[in-house]
Amino acid sequence: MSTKKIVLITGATSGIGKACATLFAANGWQLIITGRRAQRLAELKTFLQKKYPTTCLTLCFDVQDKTAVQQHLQSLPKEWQSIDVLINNAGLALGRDAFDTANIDDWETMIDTNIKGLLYVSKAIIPYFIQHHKGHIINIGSVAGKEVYEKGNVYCATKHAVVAISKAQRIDLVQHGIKVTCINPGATETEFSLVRFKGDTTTAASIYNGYKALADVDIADVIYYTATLPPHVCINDVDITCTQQANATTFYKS
Ligand code: NDP
Ligand code: 8X3
Repeated sequence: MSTKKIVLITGATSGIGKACATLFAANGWQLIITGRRAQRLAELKTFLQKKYPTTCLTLCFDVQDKTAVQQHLQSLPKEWQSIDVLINNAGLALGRDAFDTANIDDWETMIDTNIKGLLYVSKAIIPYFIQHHKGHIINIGSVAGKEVYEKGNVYCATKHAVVAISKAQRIDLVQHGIKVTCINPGATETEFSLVRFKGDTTTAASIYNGYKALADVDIADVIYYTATLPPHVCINDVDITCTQQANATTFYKS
């Protein structure tokens, strides 16, 4: 299996991460898939290995937990260490509240997941990249990392941080031949809104009313494209919205 390419995808139990796992598996990549929901990881592994020419390693941990990240990723089995691509996808928004009324625990969870989790995972994987003289970090940012919208406060701040960290990684890691790409999707219909609105299915569904939002597979296609360019080509930053979304807040609804 060592001749096949290896991709590590955080947050592969749902949405964009799961769509990436499926697309990379369909193209014969070996997968390291992570998330907190063990059963979903196990089911995805079984499904993908049955359907596609792939082998999956599942790792169940919370990216907020620095020790767990280090324990799972710093001592990968030797045959899984030659990772080609890391997709830092695990992330979430919690709440859509004004700064004065927003919940501080929600803020901390977003900061701990979207910023600190991404940092912990990157720090654990970069030594493998340096050791093998190759590597590509693909960070999932957002339109919320390019603009700030009403009641987006800390979620927008975390995604601005992802954009900044991507630029910083590109500068500091260029000497090691490591590519860094930041992918910034607009509204994409996944479990994202269900999580943001804490299980309120009506409000979550209403976010996608009146326009054709992006699908998780649309983002996976772009990620796969950036991951399979020639070694000397690096796409640094990609903003992607559906055609009916012009920026973070402007939609043309039918
Ligand atoms: P989903 O809710 O469908 O998927 C989120 C994934 O992240 C799940 O697999 C979840 O796994 C994982 N995850 C969340 N928190 C943690 C954690 N603490 N530790 C480990 N894994 C975690 O949403 P999306 O697919 O839409 O989101 C993927 C990324 O895309 C996020 O970073 C999001 O901010 C970003 N994004 C989404 C947009 C959208 O409109 N959907 C637009 C722009 C960016 P589990 O629960 O099993 O741990
Ligand atoms: C997710 C898209 O518009 O909710 O990052 O910020 S949005």
